[in-house]
Amino acid sequence: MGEETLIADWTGLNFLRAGALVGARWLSRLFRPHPKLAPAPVASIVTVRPMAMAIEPTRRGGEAPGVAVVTKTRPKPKRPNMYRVLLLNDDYTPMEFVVGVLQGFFNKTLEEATEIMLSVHNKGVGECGVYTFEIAETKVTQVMEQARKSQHPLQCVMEKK
Ligand code: TYC
Repeated sequence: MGEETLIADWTGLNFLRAGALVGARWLSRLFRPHPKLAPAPVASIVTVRPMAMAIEPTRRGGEAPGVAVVTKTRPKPKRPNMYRVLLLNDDYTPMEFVVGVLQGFFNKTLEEATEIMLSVHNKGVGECGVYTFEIAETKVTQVMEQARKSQHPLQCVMEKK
């Protein structure tokens, strides 16, 4: 998972390339100037790559002599958890208010907002949108605050997908 495996031929050109890379790293380590005496070098001979990516020659079980396996490991980006923001029906909040909420906080057109509002009205619950945690939380807070200020009992909640 998240690993790439390359076969390097240590008897051929890749040996030279890998040797040069390792050599350059060692040289730069050995001759690194004292941090208090010299400013950081503007350029370095060492290849720059993302910190989490390491290239390390590893001798494993089944390789032929002179052949090593080079594994590059990089962090696999994970998808964020997603949350549904839902509106609940009640008997008192005016339909126009709910349509306004859907247009104002969930970027719905009048037609989309009316359809969602009627679906909530008929089925009891309806989805306004799907967001990452912080955005969903913010939407719920904004809707509840708007309803509270207008003294409507409208309820807005979020649930993990
Ligand atoms: N049921 C409300 C009414 O008849 C309208 C309504 C729709 C209320 C959706 C809340 O989330 C809601 N006035």
